[in-house]
Amino acid sequence: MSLWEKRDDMLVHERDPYNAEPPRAALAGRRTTPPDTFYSRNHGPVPDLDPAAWRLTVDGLVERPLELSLADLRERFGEHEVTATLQCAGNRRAGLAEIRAIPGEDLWGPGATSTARWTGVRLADVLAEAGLRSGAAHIAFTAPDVSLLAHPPQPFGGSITAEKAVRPEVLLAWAMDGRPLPRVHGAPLRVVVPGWIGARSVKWLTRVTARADPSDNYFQATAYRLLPPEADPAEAGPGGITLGPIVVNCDILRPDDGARVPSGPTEVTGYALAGGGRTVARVDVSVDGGGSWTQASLDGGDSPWAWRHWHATLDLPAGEAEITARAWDSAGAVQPESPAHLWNPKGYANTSWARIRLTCA
Ligand SMILES: Nc1nc2c(c(=O)[nH]1)N[C@H]1C(S)=C(S)[C@@H](COP(=O)(O)O)O[C@H]1N2
Ligand SMILES: [Mo]
Repeated sequence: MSLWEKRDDMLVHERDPYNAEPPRAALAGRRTTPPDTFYSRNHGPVPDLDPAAWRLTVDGLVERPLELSLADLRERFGEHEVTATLQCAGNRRAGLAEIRAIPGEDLWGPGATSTARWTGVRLADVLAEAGLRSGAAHIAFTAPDVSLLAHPPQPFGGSITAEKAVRPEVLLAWAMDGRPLPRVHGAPLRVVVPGWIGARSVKWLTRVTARADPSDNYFQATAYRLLPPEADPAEAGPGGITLGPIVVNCDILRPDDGARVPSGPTEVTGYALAGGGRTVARVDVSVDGGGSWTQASLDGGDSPWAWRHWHATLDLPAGEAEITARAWDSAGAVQPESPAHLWNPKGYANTSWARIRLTCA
């Protein structure tokens, strides 16, 4: 039996806690990622919550603290849908680990990125009912899954700015692709924070707290920070940058890395994701290590919060080939060439050029 109703060919980094990504080809060409293919990232045991007994507490710097059942959420707030890509900050960590080892972290490929149509209520509407008090600058999320990876062990949590929290794309979601959230993806309710690192889309949500400061949860205050190369990853030392909005990134999905393909015209496809509130402006593909570039065609674009698939036809000579790709966003930012300049002790945010190696016969 496959774990957590996932397809059999998932690349399982860890069984417990369950951490797995789909193979590249399974993401290719699909606007949304079926739930059995969607990557899953967990820091502790997957909770089994009784939806009837479950309640969401809204507290902290609010005028009216709330305690809401699922029925309350459905009845008292309007239902909304957003097609959004989630991407783990550890996506493509394997490329950073080639530069220098990253002990204790899973070596994710490009598959810690998946897209779904999420249904739920706007966090903004729930916060409006509670009434944010002045000074409420951050909205913190807490879940019941206790992670032994945290020091000290504690439930998973994190926060986003109040400015982001009241934007219409941020949902408290109970459904994924029109079906109730699978347990491993956060049933009965999760936050979906489009454009921000996956860690802020807290699953099995039980508490929303308005605060003056960011969450002091381990996964906000210590982990998920871009540390200086020489820093100790166990410490929230100086110079660490808290990760929030995603930075423009892309990868190649087809052909697979290491594949043997016929020489001649070859279709190359992949995804690109802009993050923040930005959009993907262009994707370039090269067969000569960036000496010259071919512009890829972008597909989709109907949801500003979803990835763009792209494709280009390249003429591959016989022999070994390396294909690289880079995306530009609407702010003019482009992916850097080398992971060497991006290396950080926790291995986050590898946005360097995508690269695959092929043998062309
Ligand atoms: N409660 C809880 N929420 C969580 C996590 C977790 O371990 N516990 N992992 C986070 C991380 S790091 C990511 S990338 C996304 C992954 O969501 P998924 O498993 O639905 O793909 O969930 C986030 N929400
Ligand atoms: Mo993540």
